[in-house]
Amino acid sequence: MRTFTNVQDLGDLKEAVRDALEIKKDRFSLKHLGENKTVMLVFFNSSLRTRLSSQKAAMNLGMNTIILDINQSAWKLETERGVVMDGDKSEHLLEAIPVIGCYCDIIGLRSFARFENKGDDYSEIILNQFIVNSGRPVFSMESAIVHPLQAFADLITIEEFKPKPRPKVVMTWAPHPLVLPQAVPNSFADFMNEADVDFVITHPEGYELDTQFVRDANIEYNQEKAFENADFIYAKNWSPFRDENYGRVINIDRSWTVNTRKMSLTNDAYFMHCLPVRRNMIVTDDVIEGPRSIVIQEAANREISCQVVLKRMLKSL
Ligand code: AN0
Ligand code: CP
Repeated sequence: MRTFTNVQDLGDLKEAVRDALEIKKDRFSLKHLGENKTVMLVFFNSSLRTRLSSQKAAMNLGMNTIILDINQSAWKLETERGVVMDGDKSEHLLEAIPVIGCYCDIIGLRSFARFENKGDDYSEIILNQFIVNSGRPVFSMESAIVHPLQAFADLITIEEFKPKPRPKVVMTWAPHPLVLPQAVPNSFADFMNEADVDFVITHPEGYELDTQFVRDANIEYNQEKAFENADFIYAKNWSPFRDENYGRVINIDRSWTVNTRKMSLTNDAYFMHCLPVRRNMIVTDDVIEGPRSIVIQEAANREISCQVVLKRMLKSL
């Protein structure tokens, strides 16, 4: 595996989930595979789970890890080609990337949507520069429009908890005060469309996601109707994808917050969220603390999804 940005990169998805569940039974069985190999985790944005789980997955495989927090400890980077660099940026990404590649064997990259230019975000310019110029296998740790390690961990979690062979999975938009990327819902839709699930997306008008990810998923604008018979409720905020409102918050309607009454409409559904979550905006305290909340198990599976990816990348070196 040379890149990990979408569900197709995993090949046979059922096989990938089997691989993950095998690793989970004994995560140290390949502890020599990564000997003398280094993964560089490059962060342009904050992280708790991705940082820790990727490092742990690498340790399980016997790898070394270097973490680079670009904005805290490196030179300020210019990302635009052709710019006269007479401002506060000391180095260009086009030199920084191949230099980073010199010191490692695999690269993980976190680089959120910047909401300056939708075309730049949706062409993944930073991630693609790493893929093209680093000379190393590259995996997204949430880039501008995808977060595949999260979606893969979500699928593993659904496989572990599903009460029937083809569960109903509902991804619901929920309110948040800030402009958040579409990466998590995009990748979740990407994976659910390939999984054996009945997949429904519910959101207010104006929050339609990119059709390249939504594909043939069912869209239901009535949240309560969408919740009926659901086996999993996957909550997430995202900002509008549509051109006219790209990079803006247009709705913080708390009638979309997931609460106990809405959960009672479901088939005793499990509650999922990628975290970090804002309580009583996205979900009430009682739901996230309740017995059907599996947010911690979901976070734990981030170690496993990353280990599958690192294992496959190590084997391709
Ligand atoms: C980020 C997002 O919504 O993409 C990261 C989620 C994993 N969330 C926030 O910035 C709060
Ligand atoms: N879910 C997730 O990616 O969390 P972090 O942003 O803390 O890494």
